[in-house]
Amino acid sequence: MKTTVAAAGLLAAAVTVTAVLAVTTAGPTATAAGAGRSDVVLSATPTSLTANELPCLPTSFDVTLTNTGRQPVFADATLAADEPIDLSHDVFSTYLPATDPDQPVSRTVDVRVPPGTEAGTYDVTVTSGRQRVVVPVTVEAVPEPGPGANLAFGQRATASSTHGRFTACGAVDGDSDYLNWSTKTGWNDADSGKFPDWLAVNWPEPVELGRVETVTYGTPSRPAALQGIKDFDVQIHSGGEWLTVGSYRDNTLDRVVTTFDPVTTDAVRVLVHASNSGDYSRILELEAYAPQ
Ligand SMILES: [Ca+2]
Repeated sequence: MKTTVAAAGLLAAAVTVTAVLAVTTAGPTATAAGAGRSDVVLSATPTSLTANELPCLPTSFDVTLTNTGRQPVFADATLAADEPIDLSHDVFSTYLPATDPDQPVSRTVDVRVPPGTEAGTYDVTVTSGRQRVVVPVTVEAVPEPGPGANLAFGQRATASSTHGRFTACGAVDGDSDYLNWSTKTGWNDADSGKFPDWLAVNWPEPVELGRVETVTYGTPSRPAALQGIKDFDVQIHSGGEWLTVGSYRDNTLDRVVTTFDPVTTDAVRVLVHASNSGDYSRILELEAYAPQ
């Protein structure tokens, strides 16, 4: 899989170079006339990262290319990481207009830490022309959840479908604030008007649960009664089957608390049969807690 991604990256880089030759006589990092150095400035922010292997909490940084010259150019940044760190992008290619003031163009790159990665510092190296920026990534152990902690936080989340730039991981990012919905801190399914939909959280090792809290989307002006999930079941994975521990119909609450007898499980899911808006299933956060 990684080979395929790398090959695609190389292809993208090759295509960009071809485009550069067709559009302008400048190289992929244009040089000031006779100066022999690039007008394109490479930067990365933040300059260092800490990360852990929680699958739904990828750490990210921004790669920025800025054209400080007087001619528009295409430019590339290539990215590489020390094994086993995985990056969402191997290459960032962009058109850079010549503007005053300069107009930086950025790409967000996710840094993923595979399970079993030893604690330590791993370098991510970004190169553009002769410029090179190294972003050290310090990998830390996953913190032990404290008493009363939301055990779903950062764990693997999957869904029947996801709409646009929303992700299932947005529902386990620890943010249940409706004000942040537009920043994708929630799950919105992709099949308008089609049900059921589902959102699930999986743990690599079984956990003991006694409570699940489901936060659906609503605002003061358009509450959950208008755009939240309406009919749904909260289910626990048990003995190879989904055991329903809470069943709700005509829901109008934005936060639904489901308590049940303690159960050891490796997954929980919300199965949605209808939404109040009739189109999409929207969940801001799915939380799971140990028995009290
Ligand atoms: Ca969220």
